[in-house]
Amino acid sequence: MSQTVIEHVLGRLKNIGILDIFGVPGDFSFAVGDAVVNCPEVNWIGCCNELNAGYAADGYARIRGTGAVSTTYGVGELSTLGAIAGAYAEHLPVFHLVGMPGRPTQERRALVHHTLGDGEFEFFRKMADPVVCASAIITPQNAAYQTERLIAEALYHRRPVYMAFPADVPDQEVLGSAQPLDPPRSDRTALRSATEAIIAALGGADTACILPGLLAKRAGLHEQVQSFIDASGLPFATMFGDKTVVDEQQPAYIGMYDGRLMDEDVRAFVESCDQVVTIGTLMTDLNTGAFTARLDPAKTIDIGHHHTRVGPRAYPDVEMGDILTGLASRIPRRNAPPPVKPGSLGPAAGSGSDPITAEALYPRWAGFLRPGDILVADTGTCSMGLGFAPMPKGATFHNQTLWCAIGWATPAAFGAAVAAPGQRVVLVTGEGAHQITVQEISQLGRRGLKPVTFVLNNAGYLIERLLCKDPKIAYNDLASWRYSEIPRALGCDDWFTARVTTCGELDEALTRADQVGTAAYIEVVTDAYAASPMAVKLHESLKTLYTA
Ligand SMILES: Cc1ncc(C[n+]2csc(CCOP(=O)(O)OP(=O)(O)O)c2C)c(N)n1
Repeated sequence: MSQTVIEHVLGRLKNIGILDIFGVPGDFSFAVGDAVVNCPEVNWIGCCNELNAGYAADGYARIRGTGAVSTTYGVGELSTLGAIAGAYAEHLPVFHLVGMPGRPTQERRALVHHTLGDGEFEFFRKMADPVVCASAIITPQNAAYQTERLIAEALYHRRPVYMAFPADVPDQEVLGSAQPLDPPRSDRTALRSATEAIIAALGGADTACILPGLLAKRAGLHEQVQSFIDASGLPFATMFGDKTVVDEQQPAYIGMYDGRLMDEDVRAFVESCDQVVTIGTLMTDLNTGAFTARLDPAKTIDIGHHHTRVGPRAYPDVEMGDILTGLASRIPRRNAPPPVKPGSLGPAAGSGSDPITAEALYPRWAGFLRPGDILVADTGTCSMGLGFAPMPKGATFHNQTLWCAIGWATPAAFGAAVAAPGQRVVLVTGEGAHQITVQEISQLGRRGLKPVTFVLNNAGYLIERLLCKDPKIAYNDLASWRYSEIPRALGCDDWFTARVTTCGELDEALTRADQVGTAAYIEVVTDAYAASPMAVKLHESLKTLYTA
């Protein structure tokens, strides 16, 4: 036999950068799991549950560009579905490999476990279809072709795909062959016209700036964005979800743009520009300061993955990479000094036995970050605070800014740590978020990974307290856990752990975490209402947040 179906698929996934597959096994997916474990070049990374495995694949894809998760039929795949939907919203090409009952079983409409007992076998694929950009049930005959189609779709849309393997299929010989599909090409005429139009629009603008966006990073085009920034001499600002698409430590960076919510100097400059170039941005509620951003479409140049718009004029079939490269080589350079200096979180307040207020906490966290760190922050008040921390050179900020599922960050940090074993991962999570997916801490310990974890314990769902009618309402209270004892219970015996309630204790724990050489896990206890500034501003902006 030349190659089995699953060997072929794993070989192709490896070619596009997937060296680790997260998952939970099951009998219908044994053949997939066996092949992964036996493949010398691809690692099986077991997870505590399928939701976590999906989030881990998402975290991995944020670092390496693509990721994969393997689950069993029905019970397993449905647990992953929320994570796959998150990957769809957040533009991450995650391959979901599902082991399903074998074809003879399906033909007999047998009442096998993990089915609904109605002889139907395609319901779960149909459930997955709205949250993936392509799906297929693999057979020996279609395997080569479908694998190429799914890879091409996932990379074109930067979204997840679903591949189901009936249990009798993975070990059969792959029948036939298929060539990898060419990446999309620009229409030469449209590309030339769009480039000319942008150069003309910028040439006629006294003031202009760039908003580099997440979709550029997702397409692996951050270097091309940087070349355009360098060549143009234009300043750039960043929206919340786009943080660290390009490095913040450079003169062209002017700070965070979050509509009327946060930095008034940045807002005033960006909105006064004669032209604003957005490169793969999404105008979501949290990116636009609860829809308080005001960008005039007539003065906006919008460069998307596969199209460009210059004011009212659309240029379809223009690839983002092509137009950025063209602009970098032709755009006249401006030499104006940056109009605004990026803000900072200010000096850290408090010392000794002082309680840990927001003014004490966020500047200390910002000061803890090192060049090259991977910061994974969960939805909640913590990410809203850290989103405005200046990031050291090469450090990256990761958050689910659109999907906003609490619990994402803990397993996503695991995925990121597997993807980048040479970099320090800093996980920051609220305790409510952590309670959802806490088990994955054990997988970090199991693999000897050394993240620094901060659990913000503010006695409840603080961001919800700030957004709902009655902050004290019962549904925002949580069971109180002894967080700092969790690593030990989860087998992370050599981790440095601490529970800090004062500024002095926090300072000591930060120093230890930085120097200890093992993983660290620090529970930070604050008042129930110690909220980061953006969280407070959202509380004050309920009207625009919910009436867009
Ligand atoms: C999966 C999921 N369930 C519910 C929510 C609604 N939600 C948004 S933020 C939040 C509370 C977060 O609390 P915590 O993690 O403790 O952080 P805090 O805001 O208290 O700092 C909840 C329940 C959500 N976003 N995702």
